Amino acid sequence: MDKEKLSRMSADPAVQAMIPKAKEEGVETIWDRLEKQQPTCGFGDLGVCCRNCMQGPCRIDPFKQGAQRGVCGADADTIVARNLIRAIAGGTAAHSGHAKHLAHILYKSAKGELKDYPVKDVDKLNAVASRLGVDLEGKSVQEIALEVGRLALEEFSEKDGPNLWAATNVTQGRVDTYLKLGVVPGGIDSAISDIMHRTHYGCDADPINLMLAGVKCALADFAGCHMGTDLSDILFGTPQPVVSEANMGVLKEKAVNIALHGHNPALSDIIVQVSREMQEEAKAAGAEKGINLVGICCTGNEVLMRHGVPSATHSISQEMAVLTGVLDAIVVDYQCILPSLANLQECYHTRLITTMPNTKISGAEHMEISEENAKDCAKDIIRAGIEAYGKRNPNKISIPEEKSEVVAGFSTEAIIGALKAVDSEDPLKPLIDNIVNGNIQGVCLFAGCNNARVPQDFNFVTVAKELAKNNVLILATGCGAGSLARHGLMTSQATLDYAGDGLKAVLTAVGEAAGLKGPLPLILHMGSCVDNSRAVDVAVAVANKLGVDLDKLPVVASAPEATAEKAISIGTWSVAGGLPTHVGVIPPVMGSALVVDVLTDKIKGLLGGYFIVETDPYKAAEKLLEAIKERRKGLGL
Ligand code: NFS
Ligand code: SF4
Repeated sequence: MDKEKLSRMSADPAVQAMIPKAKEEGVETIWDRLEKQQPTCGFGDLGVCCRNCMQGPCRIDPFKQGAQRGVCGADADTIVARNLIRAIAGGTAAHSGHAKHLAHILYKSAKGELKDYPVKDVDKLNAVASRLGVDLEGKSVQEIALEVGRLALEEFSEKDGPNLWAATNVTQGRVDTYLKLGVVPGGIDSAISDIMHRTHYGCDADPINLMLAGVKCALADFAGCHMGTDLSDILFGTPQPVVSEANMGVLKEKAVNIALHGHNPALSDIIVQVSREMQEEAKAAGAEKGINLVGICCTGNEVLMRHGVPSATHSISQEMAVLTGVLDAIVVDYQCILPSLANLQECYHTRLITTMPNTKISGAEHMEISEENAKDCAKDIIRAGIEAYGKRNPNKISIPEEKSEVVAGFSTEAIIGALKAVDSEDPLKPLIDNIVNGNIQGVCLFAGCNNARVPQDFNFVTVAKELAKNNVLILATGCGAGSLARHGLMTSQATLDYAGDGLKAVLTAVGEAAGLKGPLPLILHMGSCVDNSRAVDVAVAVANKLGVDLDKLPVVASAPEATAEKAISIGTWSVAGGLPTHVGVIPPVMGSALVVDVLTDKIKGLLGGYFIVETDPYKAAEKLLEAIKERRKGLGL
């Protein structure tokens, strides 16, 4: 296959090495299916197709020659806005479903029903409880956990006041702005069902009103993400810096390789715990190196952050991990799992194991996790991987060598911890001083997926390098973090190679003070997609210390290869949080000039943040730098 075609699919050399193997072995990949989908439907691309009732589907002619209204009379603005906010509701349901699952676990564990889920981080539990207004005086860990679990569950259904997780994790200025616009969410599930209601046949037909409901639901998504992070930290520990590796070179020929894929650490963390006791079993089955757990997507990020489990790959290249011929099992929970993994089992020995009642895949085997016996379930699952090890086809084995070192584990607590090494009394001071003196021009959070329509990783790496050169401090989560890790940008060496002088000086000073014997990595890995909430915590702390609101800070966000509905929800709450937010793929909204104008411009007047849609990564970097400059000017810097 010619090199140019390969580089249009992925910028990751390990993936590039696997694609021709797929061709040779007659295996269909995500890129083959993308090709078969071309040309995509123009109506769908523009967001002007409505299927919300059985008189449709209705389509609006973007060239104004044909129909300008659906059968019911809905116009392009209404249809585009309705489709957009339904995507936000989808993303919110996923993030908050993950949080709700953890809330049930914490609650049941505090009641003494789940022996395998003790509270691991009592400090975090106390911090979260205090933030929620729980009186800690004289209460046991179990009592506090019970109260936090109960409060968390109460945040889902209809409630009177504002959602606690949304309202207590932003600045007062944000809360005031949200109150004024009427977008403070109550129950998370209520915000989702309100969107399903108002987008039903014959309801809301005011695009602005629809979009405001979208903002409200996106803030419910923020609440769900933050709760997901908080409860994972309480149950499994708050991440601290950890050194590991990323890319397919982490797979080992002489080990039982098991990939943990999906989003929720509820099962994967337990698998990590019990795998330590099962090394001998794997060796007895002939695997000299025992069990080698690797991560894919955000479950991978969760176990990387907390246990240093290496990441095999992310997002659109998940099939490639199977093509190595040495992956013995893929254990999935939910979200971002390609159903095509099941088809690969026809050609490879890899067992695809689903574990959650809401995510079964035809062709996969289902081993549902019972939380009452989580460790036993985890052992059975690992045993399935050990069994598969003996069934490898030696002719199909080919592991790409590529792997990069990655320093991960930068929770808010870890970042503050590192800064404390510089100023123990006032840890935020060194960060703020360096923003003020210009060593750090601003901060950018990279988030979101890879997208098969974009050469994998190319946008992430290009925008990140441009920003780093210009002294922007970079944080990353999700598959974005995975992408930047696989390209070696989460190392001290990357700081020396790519950071501008000011940024290099700061990362070096903090790294050395924190005892790392070198600079902090160029890009700080903050975790999975729900952990975007960690980045908000840092920004809120800085804003509160400066006495300004979030929309004044030189902080921006970028999802240069966004795919999932979850990315749309996060992008929207990032904008509602006051951040200029770049998206590197064209979302399906272009069919409404009004919706586009609101998202990229008018919304700025209401919330301070706005979307920057730019598919060219070099131009995107320029626009992000421009936005940072404007913010600095606003602060008189
Ligand atoms: Ni975020 Fe993480 Fe990845 Fe995208 Fe999917 S795994 S939650 S949605 S594809 S970044
Ligand atoms: Fe058509 Fe209106 Fe039905 Fe949508 S809701 S499919 S625009 S008639």
